[in-house]
Amino acid sequence: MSTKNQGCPFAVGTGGELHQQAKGPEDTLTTQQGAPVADDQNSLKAGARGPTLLEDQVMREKIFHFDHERIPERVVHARGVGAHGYFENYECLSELTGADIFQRAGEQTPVFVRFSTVLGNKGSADVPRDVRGFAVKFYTQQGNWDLVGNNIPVFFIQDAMKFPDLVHAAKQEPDRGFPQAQSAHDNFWDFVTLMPESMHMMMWAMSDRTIPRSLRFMEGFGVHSFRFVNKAGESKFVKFHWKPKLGLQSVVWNEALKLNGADPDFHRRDLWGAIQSGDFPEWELGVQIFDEAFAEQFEFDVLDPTKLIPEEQVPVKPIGKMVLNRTVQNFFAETEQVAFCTQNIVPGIDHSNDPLLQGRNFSYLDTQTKRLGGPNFTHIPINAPKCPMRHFQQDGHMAMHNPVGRANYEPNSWGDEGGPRENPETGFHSYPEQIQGEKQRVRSETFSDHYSQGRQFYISQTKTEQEHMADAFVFELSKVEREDIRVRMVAHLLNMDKDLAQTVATGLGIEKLPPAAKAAMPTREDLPASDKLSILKNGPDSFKGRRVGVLTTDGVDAKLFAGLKKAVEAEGASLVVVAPTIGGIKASDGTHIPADEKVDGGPSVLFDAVVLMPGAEKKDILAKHSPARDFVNDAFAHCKFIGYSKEAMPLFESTGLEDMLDGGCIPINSAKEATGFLKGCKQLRFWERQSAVDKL
Ligand code: HDE
Repeated sequence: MSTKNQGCPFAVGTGGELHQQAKGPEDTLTTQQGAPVADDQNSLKAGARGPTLLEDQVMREKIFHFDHERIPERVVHARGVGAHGYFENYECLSELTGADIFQRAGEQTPVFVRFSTVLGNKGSADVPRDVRGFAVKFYTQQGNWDLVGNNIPVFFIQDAMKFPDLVHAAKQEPDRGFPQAQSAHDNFWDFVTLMPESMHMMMWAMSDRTIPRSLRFMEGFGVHSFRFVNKAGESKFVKFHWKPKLGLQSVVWNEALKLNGADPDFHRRDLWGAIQSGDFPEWELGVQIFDEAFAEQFEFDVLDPTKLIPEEQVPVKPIGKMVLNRTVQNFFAETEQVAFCTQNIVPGIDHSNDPLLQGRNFSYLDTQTKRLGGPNFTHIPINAPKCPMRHFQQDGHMAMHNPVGRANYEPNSWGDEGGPRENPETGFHSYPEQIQGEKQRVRSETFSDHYSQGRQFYISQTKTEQEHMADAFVFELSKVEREDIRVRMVAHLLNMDKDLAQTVATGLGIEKLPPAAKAAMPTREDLPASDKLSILKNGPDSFKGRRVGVLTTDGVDAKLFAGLKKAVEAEGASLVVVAPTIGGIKASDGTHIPADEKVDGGPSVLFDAVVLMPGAEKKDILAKHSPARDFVNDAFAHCKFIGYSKEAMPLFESTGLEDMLDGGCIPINSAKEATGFLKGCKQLRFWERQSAVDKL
């Protein structure tokens, strides 16, 4: 029994342990059965020193429940982060689709979004080189519609039959259990180089698309061709695109490597912070609409998920926007238990015959049943539709609602009490597509061009982006132990771009180029560059939503600091103070400036641009501090804009950069110059520097 301790909010037990006690019935701790608990610190024992009694139902219940807390993590996309929001429809689309969500301009529909990496386990870091999942659940008035997409518009494989092989090859190797969250290993490159259909996707995977700066700054794609079907039963194909309001932005690879150590939660923290601060992330939903006639004359098969349709050929029409305005209240209940299923479509939207999509339609329901423990995962609040549901499906593990009354079948003779009936008018009708053919286990010949769009993607990139791609190929393949696999990849690259193949070969130390890989179809050289495929050609020209890290010390010029803060905030960005201690600093006028990060906890990889603004008296202390020197070196190497006051010179000298300062290093000695610095930052990175850094 515990006794109250004078002057302490805790009672103290006989062993000196602390007991926090309830004020009344409202905050009394109970068991799951609702029985009040007297002591949550001690199990029931025979005598003070035990043994513990099996009879202790309170302790047993608590530990039993804890033992069962984990559910299987997702086979792929295990690491994710979710948020709530709404979709707002721009205009009535009844000519295109009968989908209820698209009928009324201005109408808002609740959504839940889960972003994810693909390869890493649940506890892995946020910024590996990896595809990102972009899954949206629309709670429409005619049922849940799940658009389960990625941040890349194409995929590695053409047939669902190969998905287990792809994922086995990409995740940790089975004997050793590593590498974690990385494609840079033999099994992955062995598999993809034996699957030429993956080559277009490999070009995307080695581009900066797979190292986004923020989930808020990346696109999303439904990937497959779907169908819109209108009330008259007419259908067109549709491809879905999400375009971020704040534009596209990625980090550089060396930055990603360091970010994963500095903040493994970089992306989820960023999303959480943006929503909590009211800077709600926003995307526009766009559609590419095309008909059978277009599909017939298009260079590739619209059912082939390794191909995209360039926006120059079929423009993306914006049809609405999605705003994420609420973080989850409980990560497990919402982000972990949300169950996306590609087969969740609603009247007015239909599947196409894309063989990957057809396979997914089986996989997702199956995996959710296993992961969430039975067929009633749709009863979990995050998965339950927000429109009425009426059906005769019943029972099973954890059934939360069952049909009431006598009728649990139909047809029945119970009249008005007989429960729901089918409705041919509003109900789901599959598009009555004409299908003919022999039953065959084959790949369509129309899927056999494996290289042309990979080439097109490469020539659509800026020079900076092309260099990043070459570096990525070299980095990943340098982790591959088998030389024949490395050479095989170079042989594939030769079918897409000879210069790229040569650069990668040189980077890998391959002296003699191999012959080009044997191609099922020759590469088309006539596909023009498509600007929309580049990140840098689609930059935001705005610094909104970005972060500036200010490295500073006691004695900083108070006026200058205030001017900088104002300029940063005027751009819709945020200023993060990095100081020698978390207690903050004293500015030149004696005011206290709180710190957000201590220098070694706030490396420059966490910021989009940095400012070096030490105080006059303490200007040398940073120059002697290795984390401060890393801060500057990395910012420079990652081509960031660096603003600096005159007191920062010792810091540049200590890093050996004083003679390399370029147009991306901007002096800030007045509020006006601070505004000029922010103007420069809109370019996001000073890529002109790239050739001066990081080259062997
Ligand atoms: Fe997935 N995928 N996938 N996938 N996928 C899963 O479902 C699968 C594919 C995607 O945040 C799994 O709930 C097959 C393409 C996302 O919860 C599983 C095939 C695209 C998410 C599964 C594909 C995706 C998943 C694992 C080839 C982009 C995370 C856990 C036929 C268009 C959703 C789960 C979330 C998750 C199967 C290919 C996107 C096993 C069989 C292509 C965003 O069902």
